[in-house]
Amino acid sequence: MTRATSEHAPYAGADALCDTLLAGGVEVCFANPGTSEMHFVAALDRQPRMRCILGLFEGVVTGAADGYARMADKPAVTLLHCGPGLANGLANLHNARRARSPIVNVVGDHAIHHRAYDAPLTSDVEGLARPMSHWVRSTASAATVAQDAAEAIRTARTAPGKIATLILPADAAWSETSPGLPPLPAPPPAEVSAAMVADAAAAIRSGRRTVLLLTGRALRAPALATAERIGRATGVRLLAQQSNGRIERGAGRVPVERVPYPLDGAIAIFRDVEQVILVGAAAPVAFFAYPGRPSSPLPDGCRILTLAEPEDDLPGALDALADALGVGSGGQPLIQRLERPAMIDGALTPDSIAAAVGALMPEGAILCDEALTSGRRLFELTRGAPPHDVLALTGGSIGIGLPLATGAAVACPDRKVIALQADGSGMYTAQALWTQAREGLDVVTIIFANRSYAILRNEYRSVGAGEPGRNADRLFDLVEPVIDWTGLARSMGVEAARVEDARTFADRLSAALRRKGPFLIEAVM
Ligand SMILES: Cc1ncc(C[n+]2csc(CCOP(=O)(O)OP(=O)(O)O)c2C)c(N)n1
Repeated sequence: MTRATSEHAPYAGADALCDTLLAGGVEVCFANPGTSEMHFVAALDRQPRMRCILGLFEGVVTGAADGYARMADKPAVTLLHCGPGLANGLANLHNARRARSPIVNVVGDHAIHHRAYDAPLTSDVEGLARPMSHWVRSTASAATVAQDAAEAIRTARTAPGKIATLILPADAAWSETSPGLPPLPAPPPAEVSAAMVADAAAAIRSGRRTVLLLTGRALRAPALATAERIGRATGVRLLAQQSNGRIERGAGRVPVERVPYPLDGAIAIFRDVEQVILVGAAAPVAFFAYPGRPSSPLPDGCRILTLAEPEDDLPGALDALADALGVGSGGQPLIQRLERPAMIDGALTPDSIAAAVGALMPEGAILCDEALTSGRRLFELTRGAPPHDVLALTGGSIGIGLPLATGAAVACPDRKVIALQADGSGMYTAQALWTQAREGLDVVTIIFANRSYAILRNEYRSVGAGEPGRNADRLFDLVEPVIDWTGLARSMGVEAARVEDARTFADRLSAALRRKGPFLIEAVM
């Protein structure tokens, strides 16, 4: 592990960090650095193998690292500046944590001797990091950087994927040390116990109406194929958790429905269900509490069993369950046929947009879904499209869609990324468009410009707050002034078009999908 160019500078803690990251397979650095990180930047500069990508806000940096991890199945490193830089990135680390994405954060901090002076950027970095990280360590000196970095990478790579935050004091980065360590192997995902498999098998054999609730690696095509065999042989119903980091779906794959977001929809889907078997999933809950409504959508008395915890080998657990049930591989699998939706002409609506996406999206597309109220039928209208992945908003913290698409496009340069983006949420991290332009990323962004926080209007009523009046309206409307998304995109180097009817939208989408590079369509509804 030696750096690519030998400058006169001595080998420093920052070089050991960079080399340890590369040796651990971490090859992309999403960054927004400051003064305390300059020596790490210098080490990155000496290491051309590390791809450095600037995000113009830390929420872009962390959201992009999440998108990258979901598609690359390995961590990127983020570079963040002190406590405030990390704090700016926390919301999307929350989403990444819920997606169970592997990420290594490097947060620069003051040199250790400088902390006593309480300079303006001094803060409790560990305290800020802890709630959104599975592992936090402030490295003590240049001599400990490599070991700490190797542990951070191992943690991040531990199933199902974890957030590891390494705090790097400036003097640990700039002081001389010896070259980094070889990677520490991450433990394989745990095998589920024979008892858990036997319990699940017995529950299924009981003949009670059962749902197998899936997430994580259980939503990749091979595991879904196993789940389908179990379902077909036993009558168990397959469902995906409400929001999932990644689902492999489309023509030729096993179709799986998701638990709906609206509580009534979730209650309806579980009506009559007597038992739910969790495969890496959490027991279903209402997204929020509503006065007089239940917190769980499950019927009274519904039993919850766990076949596999999130850290377990989920495909292996499904294989073991299939074996325990004596489910063979014969018969005709229930596979999704290629079945594109018909286009819908006329006014531009969420459905006409989703139908056009389903009709036109290419094989291998990656859909990043932060469409919120405009995306309710998106899943249904893309079901029979060619094979693709869907990445969802996993932690309810809006502002991840554009960064997520950015990171996914870095991980998969040969695939088309389609960002389905509600306008209000898009404004949280619109700067991601600049990164897409600078890196030449192949992302088509569709802005659902309903010019409103539409979901909050519904929620206002659902929680029993009544009808919005003037002040509430002022908090839900995105008019006066209207946001000019095409101007915004162009100002950051992304070509864009505004459309107001379904046919023009389909034409624009089709053209955008045929070309390479970022393009934004502002769909005014
Ligand atoms: C970080 C964060 N801040 C605030 C919220 C509350 N919130 C939920 S949805 C929403 C507005 C969404 O509007 P938009 O993205 O335009 O989607 P629409 O409701 O119009 O479909 C807000 C502010 C949140 N979920 N996360």
